[in-house]
Amino acid sequence: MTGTDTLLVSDDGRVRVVTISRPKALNALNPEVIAGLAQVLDDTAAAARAGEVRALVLTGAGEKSFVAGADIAAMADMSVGTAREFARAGHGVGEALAGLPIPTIAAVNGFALGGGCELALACDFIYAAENAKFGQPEVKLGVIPGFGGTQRLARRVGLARALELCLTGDTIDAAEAARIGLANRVVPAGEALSVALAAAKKIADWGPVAVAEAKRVLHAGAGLPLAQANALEIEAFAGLFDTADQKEGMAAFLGKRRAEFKGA
Ligand code: CO8
Repeated sequence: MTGTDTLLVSDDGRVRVVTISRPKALNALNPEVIAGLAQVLDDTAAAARAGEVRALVLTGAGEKSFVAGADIAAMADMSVGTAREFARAGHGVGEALAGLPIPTIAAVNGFALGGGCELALACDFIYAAENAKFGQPEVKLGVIPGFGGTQRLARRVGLARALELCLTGDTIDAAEAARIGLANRVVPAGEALSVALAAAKKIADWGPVAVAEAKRVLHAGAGLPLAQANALEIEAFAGLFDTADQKEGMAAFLGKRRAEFKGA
């Protein structure tokens, strides 16, 4: 286990688990945590390129909270300039998660509010424990989401639902989050991390180049007109026929054996 006082990093086989750990503040995100996340994601990108890490799971310490938002005490006296820098740094973390060539899964235990909901949304998908609570309560503090809640959330659940969450500040439970497509799955309390780890380990067995390409094309295509997005898919699909993993994957199927992917 490595990391800082507030961020724990451990590798379980080829899956990296990053745990935000500020239990006294329900794992709220202060500038130190955001800077730590940026550093960890930078290191993870290098480890992914080296083939050492094939999936990342992000979670919060303890069962009560994933992340209860940005740290309100740290934000209370921010100037416009400092707040802009803080939001930019947060968005940098979101972009780094999306840009990793490996899947990222949020294991949401308890509160995922404000910046916590936004951090989960920046992952490729979310598994929510039964006790998870999602919301964008920023309007109650006189601000708005600053880490993707007005944009990434709308793309995930649709404009009207994102408007409802951002304008009412209401909190929704795990079942409702799954119903509207914010969480992919609800799992028993205490099992979000183990279920996310199992999914991450499964993905880590598949061809890493194909997994990276699937993620890249899905993310890149989401903001494009359909014809352009389909063209991206065609090129990525064809390009994979120049990899050893494609030859191995198809030969293994035809030979009725398990594929041994090398990531090349
Ligand atoms: N920031 C700082 N401290 C917090 C936060 C937070 N977001 N949430 C909880 N804490 C602290 C509490 O102050 C309390 O500390 P202490 O024990 O010293 O008084 C401790 O955690 C435990 O919290 P509670 O006693 O309040 O626990 P409850 O079980 O009664 O309530 C709640 C839990 C409902 C989660 C409640 O704590 C709460 O409402 N928290 C605030 C939630 C919130 O408003 N989040 C949004 C923050 S704004 C935001 O995220 C903007 C993001 C945009 C920029 C991001 C850029 C990176």
